Amino acid sequence: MSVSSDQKVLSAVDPDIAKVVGDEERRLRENIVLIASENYASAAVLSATGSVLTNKYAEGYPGRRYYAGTENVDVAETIAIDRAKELFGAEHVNVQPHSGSQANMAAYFSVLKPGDRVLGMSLDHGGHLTHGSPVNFSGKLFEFGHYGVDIESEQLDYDAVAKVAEEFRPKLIVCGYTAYPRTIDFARFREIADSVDAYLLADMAHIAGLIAGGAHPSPVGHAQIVTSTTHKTLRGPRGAMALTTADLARKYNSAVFPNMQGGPMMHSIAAKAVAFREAAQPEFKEYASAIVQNAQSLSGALAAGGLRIVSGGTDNHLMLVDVRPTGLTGKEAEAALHVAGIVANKNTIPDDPQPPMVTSGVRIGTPAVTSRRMDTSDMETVAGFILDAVKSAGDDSALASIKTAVAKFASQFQVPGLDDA
Ligand code: DSN
Repeated sequence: MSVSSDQKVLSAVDPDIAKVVGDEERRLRENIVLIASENYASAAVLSATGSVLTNKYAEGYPGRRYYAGTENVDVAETIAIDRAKELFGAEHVNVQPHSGSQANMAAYFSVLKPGDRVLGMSLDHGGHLTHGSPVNFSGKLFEFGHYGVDIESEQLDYDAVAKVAEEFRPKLIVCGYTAYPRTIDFARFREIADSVDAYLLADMAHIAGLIAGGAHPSPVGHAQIVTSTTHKTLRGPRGAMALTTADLARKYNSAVFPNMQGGPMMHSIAAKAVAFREAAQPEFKEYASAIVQNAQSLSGALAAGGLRIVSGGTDNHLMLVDVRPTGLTGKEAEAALHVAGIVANKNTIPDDPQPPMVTSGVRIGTPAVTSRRMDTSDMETVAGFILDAVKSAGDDSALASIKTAVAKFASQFQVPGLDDA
């Protein structure tokens, strides 16, 4: 069934939700989406996600289920596992975690006991909630210590991380971040982990697509456990997975089911398989490399326009923009951009003087605009819109004019999932 005939069915049964879907399609077409963790799934990924595979209970793993009738979903899960193994060169793959948080929870439970020590990047320097925030299960169940970026270079200082590890003696070290614009040296992290006899967990959620496409070094072979969402740079359905060494396969699998989750979402697992196939195509390498080129072009243009780029630039799909030169907070800049049809999120910058709900920065990423086939010259145009919008904060009529120009510009570009349906 095509996406449009699906929508006719939905409109007939539930016009309220059909309207929400239609409004969201228009938002995706007319806005410039710069949320670093968002992307546009293809029509094929959406089709598998919206398929009858959602109906099936399949607790367990292929060939060892607690329900009958799993002969078809077993095939889907086996294909997903095999494709992910091939794509990332992994010894073992689990495609069942419903989210990145759950993939990380299972990682902790596979090698730690409650109360064990873990070392991760602090949230305000680019770590994730599940890397030991006190308001998250991770910070409540385990004793977390934290490292940050060097405050001068705003980049990782591996010698400083090694020193913190030596003092803290964690059982697990977490690397991989949600707001770090630089290349991560996974080999160096493994050396640090080995020096204190700790496991290494790489949370590659943000950069999985760059890794699949060869635009960032891989943690596989360095970290014993690699977790990832599947919907960010990897451009798959909302969900997650983990890659582990063969010796941790059983422990990781049982940490997901029966320890933490029940029935896997088989429609989502099938859609992950589709995304892994798409990511194995030669065009995906071009896509991954274009994401980075676009990020570098955009950060260069924003810096030339007077904004400060944290760490001086980017090696990956995102940049952190210090908006203090405009006199705005991150919250105010996010709001002005949003009114102008540009969607990005406020974000703390290292040692941010503002609280997390205000911030001094905005995180900007290029995975979604690159999926729409915008190129480096389009990034100059996007930078112009951003600079105009932050300068026009508080002037609703100027922001409305920018929004009109943004919608005209954005509507020239295809929207994967809609225009490939
Ligand atoms: N919420 C995601 C992000 O925006 O980075 C991380 O889970």
